[in-house]
Amino acid sequence: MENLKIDGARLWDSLMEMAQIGATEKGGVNRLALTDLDRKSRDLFTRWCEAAGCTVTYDAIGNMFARRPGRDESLPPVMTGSHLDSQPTGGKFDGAYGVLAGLEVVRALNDADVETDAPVEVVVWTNEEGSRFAPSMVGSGAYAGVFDLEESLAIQDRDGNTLGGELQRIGYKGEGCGNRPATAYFEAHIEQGPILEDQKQTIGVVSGAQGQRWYEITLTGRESHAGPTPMAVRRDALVGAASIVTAVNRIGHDFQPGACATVGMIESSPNSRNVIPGEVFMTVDFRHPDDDRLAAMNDALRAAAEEAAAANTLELDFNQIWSCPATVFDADCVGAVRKGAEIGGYAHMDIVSGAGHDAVYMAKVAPTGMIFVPCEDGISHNEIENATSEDIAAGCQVLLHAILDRAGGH
Ligand code: HGY
Ligand code: MN
Ligand code: MN
Repeated sequence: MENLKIDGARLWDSLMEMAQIGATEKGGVNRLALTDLDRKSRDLFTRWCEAAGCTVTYDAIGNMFARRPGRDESLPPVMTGSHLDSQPTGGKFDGAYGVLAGLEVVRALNDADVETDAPVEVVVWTNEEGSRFAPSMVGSGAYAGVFDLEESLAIQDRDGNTLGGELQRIGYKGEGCGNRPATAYFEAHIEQGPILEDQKQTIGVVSGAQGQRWYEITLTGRESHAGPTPMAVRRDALVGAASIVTAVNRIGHDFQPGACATVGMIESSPNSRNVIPGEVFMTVDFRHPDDDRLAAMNDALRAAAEEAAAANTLELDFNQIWSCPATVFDADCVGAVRKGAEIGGYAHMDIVSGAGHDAVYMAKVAPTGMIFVPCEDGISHNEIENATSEDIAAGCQVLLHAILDRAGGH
């Protein structure tokens, strides 16, 4: 089995074809969860998997499962996959790589006429990005029982569309969700940071992922005329928000090493140049490998928000909408990834994921491991996101070995 090879050119071609769905002028993709473009990507994935002899099903939150039968259908499947939804200015590889690497493993097993003991399933998780429907990783979270299914289906986007309604509209709402054993879950992904490239390593043997917390903050002051309203009596929501943006950045630096702190969204209303902003909505994304430090960052943020509201006579609505603790992956799965890198002869190093992935939630219900490959300049969540075909193929080759290690192959 160690001589079994994936077809890197076929994988690259599939990635480039998938990247045409939602392609942007700068070479990225805009394929938001449960839009018509998401549906198109799901349809293409289904066609490819059925052509590879898989049976494709989907569950009540639209997670898709392309199943390649095993010698013993009673064994829990070895699952692999990622997501097809993207950021609004996302890249070609974030998510799609893990999905299509899983498909390439199936294609390579078919070419070599290899039968695995356990079935193999390639998975597309719904709404991993959390960009349109917050929070992140909702499909895998519902599957793992972390999120309530009905509450997840009721999540609304900023235009009031519900996740469940959009899922129904694109025709991918199935039955049931989760509560299914798996022998193992592996996810291949670009690192989305600079470490592997800096260290000149081809494979990241991912030992786990850092913790995350997401917040939504609304500040309410008083709209009034930018001309006659004296500075001393203003209740300017944007001035309060600016203090919080500065505080978020300061907290990120104060909690080094390890902390990441970002204000990604800010909406000021009425957003008119000669009206003092009456209301501001903003988001905060905190990350840290240590949950206790993340909790302390939370306290610092809440204090800063209360101080900013008081100083500008604003009402404060402060909500932590999501918390995901730091995760450690299964030692045997991490070992299978490391062994796969050794078989392939790839330079490799252990690494903790800075980003969240569906593997974080699958780790709650199955032995889980991840494989990282470098991305150019460590850039992701950006249309210029790029990776080399050699690294993309290497990660898929390691995925093949890891899956065979857990599924048994003959
Ligand atoms: O935000 C994340 O870490 C992931 O890209 N959804
Ligand atoms: Mn991703
Ligand atoms: Mn992403």
